[in-house]
Amino acid sequence: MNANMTPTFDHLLLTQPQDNIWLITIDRPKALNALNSALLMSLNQAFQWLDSLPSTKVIMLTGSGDKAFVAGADVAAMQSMTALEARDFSSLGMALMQQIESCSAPVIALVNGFCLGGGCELALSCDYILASENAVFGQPEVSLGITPGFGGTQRLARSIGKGNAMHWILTGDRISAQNALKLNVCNQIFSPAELLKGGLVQADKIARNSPCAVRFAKQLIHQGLNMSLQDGCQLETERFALSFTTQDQTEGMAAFLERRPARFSNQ
Ligand code: CO8
Repeated sequence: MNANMTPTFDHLLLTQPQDNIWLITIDRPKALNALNSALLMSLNQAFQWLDSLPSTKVIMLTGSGDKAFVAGADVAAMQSMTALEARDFSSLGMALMQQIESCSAPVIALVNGFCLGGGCELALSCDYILASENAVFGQPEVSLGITPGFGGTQRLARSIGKGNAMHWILTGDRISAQNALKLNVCNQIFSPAELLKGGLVQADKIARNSPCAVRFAKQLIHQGLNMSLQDGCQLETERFALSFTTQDQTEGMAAFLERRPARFSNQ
């Protein structure tokens, strides 16, 4: 396919607010962007496609409308699922979360409103989260008679610790953007009107750095979280050494010493 042609994906809008920076907008506003199987598959395909473009440096993910990022997995679709169908649905979501984590390009979630259940799990699988003042986080699954199923019990506990994850998941409480910020679930809060602009400023900073080094650093953080400190540090030593085989290292250090901006080639 011609790389200049953006394919279409059901319930998603793909736009390029700036060269090398993509915005995926989940566009199912009538259901507050709730995740059904079709949407999970579309997201998976969209992330795969964007990551296959060498020019992609940062991907941002948000929800359409001003009310919700994603209000959860689609309860209407789940209501009549058998256990086997629920297992397939969970596996589909899990595969998407892993796809996002293993994307070479960093992925920033721009959380603009309700970010509940599967939506919160989706945001947690992004590399980090920026939130609007009206963002509401939460894992209300236990109020529906189910557990989280897209990795919430695992990623939330790793992100905010056992006690806080227990509180979120066992009470199903709604958590404000301010409280999410205190727990480092989101890194920064913007007014709803400024969220995209705030995301773009950060995406632009990332995009100016060496794509090779950014990719290695993202991988190291994700892989290291599943390793002992010693193994993670050993992996960092290997990847650090590998970065000295790249043109980006040659260019980055030359540019610093020559007091000029670096022109990275992603090689
Ligand atoms: N699924 C399906 N439809 C939804 C969802 C959802 N999660 N959330 C909202 N909608 C729909 C509503 O049904 C409504 O549709 P309609 O207009 O046709 O009646 C429309 O969106 C607007 O919603 P509301 O009228 O309810 O809007 P309010 O502003 O009154 O309330 C809330 C907004 C608080 C977000 C409310 O909609 C709500 O509580 N939604 C459900 C939140 C929730 O429980 N999310 C967790 C779902 S479970 C989950 O995510 C599990 C993930 C793991 C799955 C594992 C698979 C096995």
